[in-house]
Amino acid sequence: MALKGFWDRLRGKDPAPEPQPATPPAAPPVTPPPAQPATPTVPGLESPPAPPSPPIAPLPPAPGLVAPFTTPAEPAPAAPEPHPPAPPRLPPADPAGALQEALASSEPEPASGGGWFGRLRSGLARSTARLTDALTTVFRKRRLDDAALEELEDTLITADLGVQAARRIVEGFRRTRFGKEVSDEEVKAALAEAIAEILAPVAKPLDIRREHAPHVVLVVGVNGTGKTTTIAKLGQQYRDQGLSVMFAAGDTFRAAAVEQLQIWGDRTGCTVVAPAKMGADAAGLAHDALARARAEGTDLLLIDTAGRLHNKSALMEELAKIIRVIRKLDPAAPHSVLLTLDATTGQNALQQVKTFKEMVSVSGLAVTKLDGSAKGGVVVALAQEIGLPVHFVGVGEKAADLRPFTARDFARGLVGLGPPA
Ligand SMILES: Nc1nc2c(ncn2[C@@H]2O[C@H](COP(=O)(O)OP(=O)(O)O)[C@@H](O)[C@H]2O)c(=O)[nH]1
Ligand SMILES: [Mg+2]
Repeated sequence: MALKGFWDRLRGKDPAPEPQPATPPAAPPVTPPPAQPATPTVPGLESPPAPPSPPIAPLPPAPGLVAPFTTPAEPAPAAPEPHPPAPPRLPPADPAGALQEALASSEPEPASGGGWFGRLRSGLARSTARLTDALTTVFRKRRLDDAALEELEDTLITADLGVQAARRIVEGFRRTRFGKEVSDEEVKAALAEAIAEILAPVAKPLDIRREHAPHVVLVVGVNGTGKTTTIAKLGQQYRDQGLSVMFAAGDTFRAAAVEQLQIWGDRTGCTVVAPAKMGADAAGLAHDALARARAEGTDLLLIDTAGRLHNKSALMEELAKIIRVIRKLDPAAPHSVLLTLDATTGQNALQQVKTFKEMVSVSGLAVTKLDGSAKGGVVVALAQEIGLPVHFVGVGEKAADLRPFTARDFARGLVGLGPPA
């Protein structure tokens, strides 16, 4: 630890491990949030336009870039690839060269199989089946009458899109297609469009700004929703983009959570600030982490938190204290409050958002475990009823399975269509 800390500090002073820049931390990588990027750019290699405070490029939806590693579920710390004794500069888990090569050679995604869209689609397979099996039986070349529309509405509600979104979509169908004969394929295509329209306003990248140095992201959510793994995945991805990243293991009561983050820190080359002993004050830890991140010029600080919802007032107090304390160092922190939601909980996710919004000012969502769920439709309900930005979706346990949320990809994946043209 001490040695690693030393090297990390070293690195903090000279944060230019990538082969490229002769000028050190210089420039924030900038690409405008590509809603549906056709050709993935190589963020981090572009020279930024002039100031003011350009956002860090959202994580590129490029396929298979990230070194294959799987989530260490809770502890199981049977030493996953012991981190090599830290060299003077921590190598990114995925060497920059390999990353750039992969980026450069990334083709538009095939309709299925590998690649991000393929993963998204196979991750959503269960949700898709739930939605489309019903559609296929309802709409075999059939006139769109009241009964058909009612069945469509029921199908959408059953698929977790929520009553409001279901009504909105069905009303759209009524306006444009009532009395017409439609096939299930036409319904799917129209449905994908209607869903994309609902999702588009919330599909916003996490806007990380290097000038915050560090940009502080407080990650909150119920236990088991994926806070720690989301932090780890983001750490890996932003490291691969050339950012320096620090984790604060703020879930101080769960030894496993701290350990889990340390393992991930070792793997990804992200600095981990862990409590000296279990049960240590999370706010104090967050404060120390921020102080250190500032001193080291770290770009991004991700703060893990506890998610003991059964003791809501204690949790609320803890989160409020973390925020209060870090604001003593940086009145603008946390710059983002990311709430993780487990898609397998379906409609319950909506309630969780409401609960957490009472506690902290949630700025955006990461919806995880879409692969383990037939409830991917809940993302549509969240968009329609909550309206908070959805920054990321998780469709698996690998780092590459957490991806920026894009409306059309998701909508088409959900109804089982190929990637957007
Ligand atoms: N299948 C799948 N599992 C996930 C995903 N995200 C997280 N998990 C798993 O969910 C479990 C709980 O995640 P964790 O990060 O520990 O949750 P936390 O308690 O909120 O920190 C772990 O076993 C993760 O590997 C995902 O997108 N897909
Ligand atoms: Mg955790």
